[in-house]
Amino acid sequence: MQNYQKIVVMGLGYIGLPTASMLATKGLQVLGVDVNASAVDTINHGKIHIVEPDLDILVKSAVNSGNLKASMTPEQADAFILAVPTPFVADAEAHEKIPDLSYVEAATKAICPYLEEGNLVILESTSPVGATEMIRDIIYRERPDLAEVDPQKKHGRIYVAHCPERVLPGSILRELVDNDRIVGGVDKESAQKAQSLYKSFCSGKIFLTDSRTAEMAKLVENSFRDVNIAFANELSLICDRLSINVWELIELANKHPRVNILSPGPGVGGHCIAVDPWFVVHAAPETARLIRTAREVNDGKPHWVLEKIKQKADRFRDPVIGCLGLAFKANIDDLRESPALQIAQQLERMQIGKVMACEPNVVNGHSPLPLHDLHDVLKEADILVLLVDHDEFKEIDHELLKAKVLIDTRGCWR
Ligand code: SAJ
Repeated sequence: MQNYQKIVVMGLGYIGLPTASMLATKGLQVLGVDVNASAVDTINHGKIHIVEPDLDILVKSAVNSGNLKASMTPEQADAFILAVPTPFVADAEAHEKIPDLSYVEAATKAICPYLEEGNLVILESTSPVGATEMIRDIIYRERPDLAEVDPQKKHGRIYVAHCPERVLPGSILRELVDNDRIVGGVDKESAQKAQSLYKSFCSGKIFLTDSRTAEMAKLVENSFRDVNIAFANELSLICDRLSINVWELIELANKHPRVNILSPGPGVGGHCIAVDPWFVVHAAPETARLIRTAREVNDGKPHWVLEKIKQKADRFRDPVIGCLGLAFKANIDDLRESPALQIAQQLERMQIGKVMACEPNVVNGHSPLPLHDLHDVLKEADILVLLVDHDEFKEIDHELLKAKVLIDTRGCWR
């Protein structure tokens, strides 16, 4: 087994920071690199700039041990892990969204001057098929001295692999250790080297394949979930038209041994499931019809919810509309790409009443909308829109809801 001593992790966000800290607590010397100077400073003080359960404890212990340091520039190391964002950009002409690999390219170029023969470079960021090979090509273009092909081994002197992250926000630390992982190399040796690094902290199984299959596996996992949520969301629209309670319907249908319908909601948020399927659509626009339609169904749901609210609001003069929850899913504070936030903000713009938003996981002033106490919202609202199934909202005394007009997008009050 390869002995890795020093690791550079490029990108200290939701994936890079937990991974860097985990490696450091396993005794490796880790340098975390980020372009955000204030994040680097925060981490070097043993603190964190993002919210994730128990990450503060892990980072503090990693920094205190002396094994984790943060910096804005890389150094020489045995292995380099790239965990930078891969957002999409809208292509208005093609009516689709295309992957933006500029952060991956920039991070690859940033490590090139520090690479030495035998180094391992791993891409963790969710990426379109071919991105890992692109990294290999950038490296050998920038560092032709490392590109000499050994005719026996058929590869250059750097090992390059993709090991897509699979962790669920809110449970990152547990899933980082427990989840099985897929490692895809640009060649067999690369995959094997990456496997030995991940074995240092993963208790799940590690499956080896080529880099393109690993890239596609990650995209397919999130597309699978998106398509299944779209099915549930479409059912909610159909059931509304047919006056059937979709939650009861799904509960009953799921009694079938081979049926497992997911839950409808106000739309799909977060920075993964609403993004990654577009990478597949972009790669095969004519054939990825179901995946594209699922995206459109899920993206359309917030507009449908808004229309429902508008219909109810038309019955009132200046109604108070309580929006319960702004986060992208239950019991987290993450507002990024949140359909709940999108709905509440759009409601404000529509000026059909007074909007009172309640988000118990976010401190007032840290949200684009002013936040109100649940108690006040329950007292003042004429219309209550449940947007996120936070525990606090599930526990509301149903007596307090009786006199209100309710729009429950998550099926908590049925
Ligand atoms: N949602 C529904 N109905 C459901 C399930 C989810 O409307 O039945 C909504 C949520 O409210 C949320 C969105 O979908 O708005 C996404 O939430 P999620 O919990 O399904 O997923 P994420 O985005 O938090 O994390 C996903 C995970 N992928 C899969 O489960 C296949 C995680 O394992 C990945 O690591 C992560 O994406 C990622 O980073 O790619």
